[in-house]
Amino acid sequence: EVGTGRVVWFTGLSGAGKSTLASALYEELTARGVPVELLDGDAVRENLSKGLGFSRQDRDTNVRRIAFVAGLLARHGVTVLVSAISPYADTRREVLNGLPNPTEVFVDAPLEVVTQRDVKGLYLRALAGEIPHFTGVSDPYEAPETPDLHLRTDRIGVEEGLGQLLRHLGYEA
Ligand code: GGZ
Repeated sequence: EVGTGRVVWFTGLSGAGKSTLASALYEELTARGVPVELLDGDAVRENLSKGLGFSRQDRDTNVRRIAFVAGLLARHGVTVLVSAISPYADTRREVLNGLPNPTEVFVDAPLEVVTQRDVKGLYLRALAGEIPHFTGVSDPYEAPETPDLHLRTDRIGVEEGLGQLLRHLGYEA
């Protein structure tokens, strides 16, 4: 009998470092023999959520689909890492409450910082008005008030973030 897994949910702005941290944690847990799966907003939107846009309704649908799959996996002993902006606090709370052993990780960098990083050039386009409903620019991001873990990625690097994640989840960093 396999025990119940857990869900580690990374929320934050585009470019804050959710996927980077989730991937680093994925690699580390895999190396330790932990059964782990990664549900990344980007990949999910190309498959499970193909065709969905960025209205509140579509984002909520996306988040609920991710949570549904995460729950299925976690109930079979998998540690599921979710990386999605998931901007609406109510929806996040609702889906996290329905998941086994949830951990909410707020991947936090100020808008000025992610705008300056602008890895994919999306903020430049959003600020120019070319991407409507862009989170943090022309669409809301409701930060978690009491996340289980709050990582300021403008102040700490990936290694430090990974260390904090491992310790918080009860692993030796
Ligand atoms: C926010 C957008 C948008 C808009 C495209 N707003 O950094 P990325 O590029 O690779 O990740 C972002 C991704 C957001 O998808 P999520 O599934 O995480 O969002 S949500 O949880 O709100 O459903 C970004 C890109 O898609 N992208 N348009 N308008 N991000």
